[in-house]
Amino acid sequence: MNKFLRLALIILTTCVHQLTHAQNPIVQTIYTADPAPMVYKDTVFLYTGHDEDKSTWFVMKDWHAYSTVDMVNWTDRGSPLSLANFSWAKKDAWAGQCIFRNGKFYWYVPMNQSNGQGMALGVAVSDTPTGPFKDALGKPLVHSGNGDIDPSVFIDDDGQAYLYWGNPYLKYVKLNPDMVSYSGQVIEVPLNRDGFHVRYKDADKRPSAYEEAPWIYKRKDLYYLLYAAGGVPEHLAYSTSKSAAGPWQYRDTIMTIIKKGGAFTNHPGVIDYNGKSYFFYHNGALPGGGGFNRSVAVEEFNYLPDGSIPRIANTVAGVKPVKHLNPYQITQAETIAWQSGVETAQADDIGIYVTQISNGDYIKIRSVDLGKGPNSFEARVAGMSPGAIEVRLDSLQGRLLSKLIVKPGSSEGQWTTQLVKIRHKATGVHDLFLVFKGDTDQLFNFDWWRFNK
Ligand code: FUB
Repeated sequence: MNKFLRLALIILTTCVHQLTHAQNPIVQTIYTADPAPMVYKDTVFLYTGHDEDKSTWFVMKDWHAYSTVDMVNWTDRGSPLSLANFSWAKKDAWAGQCIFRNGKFYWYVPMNQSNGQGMALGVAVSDTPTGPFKDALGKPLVHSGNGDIDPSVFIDDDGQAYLYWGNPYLKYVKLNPDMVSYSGQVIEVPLNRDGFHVRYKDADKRPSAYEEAPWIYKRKDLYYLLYAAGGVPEHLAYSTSKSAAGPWQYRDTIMTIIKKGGAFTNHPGVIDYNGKSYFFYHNGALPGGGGFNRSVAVEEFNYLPDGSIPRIANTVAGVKPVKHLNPYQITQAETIAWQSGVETAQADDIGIYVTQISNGDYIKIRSVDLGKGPNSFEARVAGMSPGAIEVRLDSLQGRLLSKLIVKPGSSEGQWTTQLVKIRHKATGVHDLFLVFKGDTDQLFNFDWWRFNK
């Protein structure tokens, strides 16, 4: 981000946070869009698109991944997939979805082809949820027309996988068990009034309210198809069916148009995790945000007894933690509930780390269980200029547990582990604020931290 945007972001996010204890948007280091959450073992992985700063169109070059085990502290897992992974793609790294099958992760994504034939769907494969991913085919998996965007993938109980996608049409294919090929025809879903309602404006322009961004899954015996519905600005709606192949029955709006801090598009994603249901979407709520600078957010919801999805409000407060963080294990610096001013970067030797740290920037980590209390605080840092990390409890001005003076390394970027004693004993569960101090910009880089007993 440029300097002006960074400054605006610092001032605004600090004000917003202090007033409201914001948890949404989930990511504040970059603009993210088109959420695709996936539960794998005990972790939620969130795959997103990435709006470039100051975009005036959907300028998107890569996809990003985040993970959490508590729904509030999200770890930046970098960009495991980009246009550069697809030799046949030129631009438009738009909305995708990743799924696990038979020991591998398959990430379906739309891109604009370099041969001038428009959008097509590709598939990347990896042995781990955070990559490295590689193009599974070296060519598109599907190219059926000019609206091949927004793939959503689902594996039914009988093992049959379905890939849905499209704008303005809605299509699907049955994927083969290898997940990188399909059998049978590309089927176009009838976009009629019963299945997908009518547009709230410009009803003559499209046959139904369906716009784009399908998200398909099954719960109990019911198949759900969520999507962005129109006109524009979009709201989020859903239809249900007794089969993954339809026919679909329109149900209702889930999230209305976000009037304040919204984007003119939206994109749903749903998971169940730890006995709770979560609804992901995007808005334009970060400073500098809007239709082409979007941010992913999440809300908790409860299905109604008949399986209906209720109206879900977009909130700044977001969701509650589902467990506490253990601070006696190494926590990556890029595990963040909320932050102001910092960015993340990636290096071959240490992976993702926090950078662009200036005076007054901070990272908040929520619901940290100090137990009977730590004796020391330890951090792996690479000092550039003299600086410090203040370790505070519960707020930016909260109780100062300790202050780690970060000594610059003998050469720039030299990583060292530095340790400081705890000045004021603290016990129990708290939010932790790591507040950065120093006289210059780019004080140090920050890899991880932990408390010692
Ligand atoms: O993010 C680019 C495009 O905007 C997506 O593919 C659509 O769903 C809309 O969100």
